[in-house]
Amino acid sequence: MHIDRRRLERSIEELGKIGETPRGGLTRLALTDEDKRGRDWMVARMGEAGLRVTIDQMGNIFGQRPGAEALPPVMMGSHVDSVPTGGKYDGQLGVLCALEAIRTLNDHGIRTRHPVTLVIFTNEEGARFQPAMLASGVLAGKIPLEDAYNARDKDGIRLLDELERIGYLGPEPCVPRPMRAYLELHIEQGPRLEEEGLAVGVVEGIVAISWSRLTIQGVQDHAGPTPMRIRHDALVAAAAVVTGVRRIARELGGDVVTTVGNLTVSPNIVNAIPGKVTLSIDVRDPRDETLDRALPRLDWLVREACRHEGVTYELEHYWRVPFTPFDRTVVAAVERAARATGARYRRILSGAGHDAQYMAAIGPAGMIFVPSRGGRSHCEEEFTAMDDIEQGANTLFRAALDLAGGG
Ligand code: HGY
Ligand code: MN
Ligand code: MN
Repeated sequence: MHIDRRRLERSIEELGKIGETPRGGLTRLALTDEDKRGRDWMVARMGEAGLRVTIDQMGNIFGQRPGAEALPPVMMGSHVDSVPTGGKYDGQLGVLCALEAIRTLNDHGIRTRHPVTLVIFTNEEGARFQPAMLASGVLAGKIPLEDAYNARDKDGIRLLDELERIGYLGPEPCVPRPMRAYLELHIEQGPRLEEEGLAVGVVEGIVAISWSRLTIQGVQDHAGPTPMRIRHDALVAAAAVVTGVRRIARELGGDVVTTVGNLTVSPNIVNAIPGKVTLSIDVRDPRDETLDRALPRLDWLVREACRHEGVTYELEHYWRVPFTPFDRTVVAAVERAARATGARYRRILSGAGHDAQYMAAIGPAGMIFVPSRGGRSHCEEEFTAMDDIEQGANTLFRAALDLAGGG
C-alpha cells in the first residue's frame, strides 16, 4: 500500500495557488483573506474525505476519521499559514501529506483501531501575530487563550477580531486533548538531508527557542543643524546591538544561532535622527543551558550599547520554548516506517520550531522531515522534489497506520 503521488502533487499545486506570489512563492499570513481561502479549500477536501470537521476557539481545524474502537486518536497535521514571500512547502506539505494518508486509508477501506484526526494549527509562523506556534501553544495549555486573543499585528489588529472576521472562531474548547500520538511531516529547512543524499529525516527533537523584543528610545531631531556631540540616535545604538547579537553566537560557538530579523525605525526618513527603533532577537540552541548563558550576554550588550549612546530602552524576553525531545516510541515507529518505505534516512534534530513542539508537551509526538533544496526555507526559493515528498508521505502513512493499529 502506498500513497497516490499524482493526487498529492495536484493538491500541492492547487493549495499553493492560494496566496501565490509572482515569483512562485507564497504569502498567506495567518487569518488574512488568503489564509481563509486556504482553510476553506482544506475544509472542503476534508469533507470530501469523509472527515467530521470541527473548529476550536483558536481556529484550529480538526478533521476526525472514526476508528474501530473509541480510543484516543492518532493526530497528524501542521499549518497552512506562511511567512511573507515564503515557500509552498513549509507547513502546507505536512497538512497535505496527512490528507493524502487519510485518502489512502479510504482507498483501501482500512478501519484503524484508533481514530485518526487531521489537524491544522492557526498562526504557526508567528509572522503576523507573535509568538510562533501560538494556537498549538494555547492548546497545550502553555499560552493563555486571552493572551493569544489580544495579540496584535503591526497595524494593531487583534487576533480575536481576525478569527471572527474570517469565520474561524470555533466553539470547541482549545484545551489539551487525549491522543495516541501526534505526527507532523515537515520540510527540513536546512541542508543536512540533501547534503547526505537522504530522502527522510527521523526527527528526534526540536531546539530550545527564545524570542525577545527591544525598544530603544533616543531623541528624534533634525539631521542637519543638530551637532554630532549632542545626538542620541536610537539607530546607532540598535546597530551596535545587531552586530553584538551576531558576536554572541560566535563567542558561544557550538550550534547556537542568533538572528535580528525584524527592525523598524521611526520616523524612518532621510533628514531626521531616528528617535525610536524596535527590533526582534531570536536565539536557538539544542541546549537550554546555552540559552541561559546567551540571554545575560544579550542583556549586557543592550545595556552597554544604550548607555554609550545615551538612549533608554525596554528589553522583553517574551517567549521561550525548551529543548523538546520526541517520544521514543513514536520516533521508533517513524524509523520503522522509513525502513519499510525503503527510504534512505537518518535521525536528525530540528532547528526550526513546529507545532509538534507544543504537542509533545501533552502527548507522544514525532516528526518526519523531507529535504529542502539548498537547505532554503522562509523564502520563495523553497522547494522539495516530488520523489522525496512521496517517500516522506509513504513514511507518514505507514507510521500513522502502525500507531493507529492498521486494519
Ligand atoms: O520560527 C520557526 O522556527 C517556525 O518557522 N515558526
Ligand atoms: Mn513550519
Ligand atoms: Mn516556518
